[in-house]
Amino acid sequence: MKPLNLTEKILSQHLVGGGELPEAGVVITIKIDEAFTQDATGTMCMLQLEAMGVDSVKPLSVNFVDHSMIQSGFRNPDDHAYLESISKKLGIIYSPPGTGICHFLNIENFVKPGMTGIGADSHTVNAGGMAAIYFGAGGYDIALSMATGEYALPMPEVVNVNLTGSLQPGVMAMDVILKMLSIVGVKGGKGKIFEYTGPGAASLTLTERATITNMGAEMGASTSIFQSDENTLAYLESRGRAGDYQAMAADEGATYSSQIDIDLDALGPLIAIYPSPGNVEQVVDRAGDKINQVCVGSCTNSSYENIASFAELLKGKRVVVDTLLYPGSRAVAMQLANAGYISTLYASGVRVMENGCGACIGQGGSPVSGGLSLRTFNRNFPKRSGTDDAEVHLVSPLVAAASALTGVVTTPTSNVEIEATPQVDDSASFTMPLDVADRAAVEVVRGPNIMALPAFEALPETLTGEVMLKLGDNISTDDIQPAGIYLPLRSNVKEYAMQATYNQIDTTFADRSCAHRDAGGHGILVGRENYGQGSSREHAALCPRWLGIRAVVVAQFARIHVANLVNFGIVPLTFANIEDYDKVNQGDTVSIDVSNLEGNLTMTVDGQQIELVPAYESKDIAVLKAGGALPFFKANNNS
Ligand code: MIC
Ligand code: SF4
Repeated sequence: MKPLNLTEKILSQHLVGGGELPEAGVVITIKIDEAFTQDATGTMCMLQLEAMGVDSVKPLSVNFVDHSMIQSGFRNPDDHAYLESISKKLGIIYSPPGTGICHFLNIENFVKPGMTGIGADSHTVNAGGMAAIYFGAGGYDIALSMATGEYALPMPEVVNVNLTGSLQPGVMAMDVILKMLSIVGVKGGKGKIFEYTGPGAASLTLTERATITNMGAEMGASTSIFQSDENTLAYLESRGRAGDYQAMAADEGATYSSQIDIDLDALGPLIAIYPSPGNVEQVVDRAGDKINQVCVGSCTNSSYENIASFAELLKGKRVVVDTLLYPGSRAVAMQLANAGYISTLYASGVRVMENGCGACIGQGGSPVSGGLSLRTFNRNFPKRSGTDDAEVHLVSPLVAAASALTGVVTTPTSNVEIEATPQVDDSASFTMPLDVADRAAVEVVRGPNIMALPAFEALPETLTGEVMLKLGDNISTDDIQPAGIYLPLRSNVKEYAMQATYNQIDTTFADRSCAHRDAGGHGILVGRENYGQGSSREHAALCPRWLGIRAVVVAQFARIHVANLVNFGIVPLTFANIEDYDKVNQGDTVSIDVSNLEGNLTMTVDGQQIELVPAYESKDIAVLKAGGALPFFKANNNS
């Protein structure tokens, strides 16, 4: 039998119908062992699950609350109460606010080597550090997986990343993934799974591996994975889960589509310069730049090791800039407390914040106007911090610590020795599913923030309307549908669309689009490369659809966003010739014949014909015709 790499092994063990894996690009359906959401994507996902008529989920399922944590007003608590009660009703584990960040909790408690999973958040790929294959997806896709226990995706290419050497003093796992971003770029990972092997990979701890797989999302990768070994076992033992260990590795002689080599001995501290995680430079080249703030945490860098290393550098000294710290989970916070680090942090002047996403998604912690914030997070897109003219650079926790002490970008040089990880028991944090017999009696709590899902009509034969916005490269979902202060509107599509959609780029967009929609027009968006990069938030498709957008025409899409567009009945198309981008302008009236979605399509602008290539799969055609995934599901499953 052909030797298999680890990705092929796990995928073929989960392939529905069995058999051999097809070549890259062909759609496969896999069995899903776990599906989860977080609060900012979870309410829509649960509303869709309810609309599907599902009364019990199939795979292990979890609803985590970690994003919308600021309870200033009824909206976020309403969302939490809805999620808690619907979890009880459908057999889903509920993780209340304060327990920690979904991805961190997932590796601490649920992921085992060899598992497959999907989550309604782009950093679900974090689980790859545990030798598991996990994908980020939009809320509808999670709902479908919870209902069926399956997920369909195009078979990715598997790229080998061979790590040699070991991390040198002052260098952390964050620098490895920043190095990858400097090689691959923010869209170079599309359609790929990065499988990390070699002695350098073996030298990393489990949470270091998770830092690397986590931020693979910023390369647009489908996911990333490490093999499991004694370091995986050591981590599971520290969580009282040794029984969940299974050795998982590639076969001897396994092959890959290509290989990237990184020598960890030669790696120095790196920094991703605002406004993209892909603008990577050496920290030494930025040393001395004045900073106004430091933030430590996020699902990328909030482990015990990360924060203990940060605290070790601070011991006996005071930070000189506003410094905020968000532990990844309650267990991490307890470990830090038991090892004495919480008091080190307080004594150094650090603001110890709640376990959760916090400043990473603009829930507090915004920097001063015109300021520069150094963050150990994974994204530094414009305005994501909540301060429009502030800049954010991304660094490791050691660079963050060295810089917090000086007030300027500083290269850490010394090695830090941290206290051994204390064992803690946080097992009472989750609300476990009720017995099946008790679920029917649960009353689902729907406060005034929980609005009904909008209904969408089927696709007409021709789309005729205006180009509502003409955009450039690398439009992120933070540009399309900002989070931050708007997170409390995640369960209210109309308000979220009217207040936030594209408001950072054009404050007239929502009103113009509504008027155009109400006059019977079909809104079209035009863009270039890597459209929809970043998060998995389906609101970046759902809200534009509510505003009457029916097609998006660009040079290239990011993976998760294109699936979300299809799920909400927006036709995703690419220019056959990118020079045609110059022939279309904002405000142009265009028409696209969508009567036949097989093969290329034609867009007519000003009497000129522009050829467009579908960015959807052939399996998506019926969904688009029905006006979206939910109308399609209902038409095909309701007897
Ligand atoms: C993010 O980091 O952008 C988020 C917030 O976690 C998103 C999900 C969301 O918008 O709810 C993600 O990464 O998918
Ligand atoms: Fe939360 Fe930030 Fe991670 Fe998104 S990237 S899940 S907002 S910590």
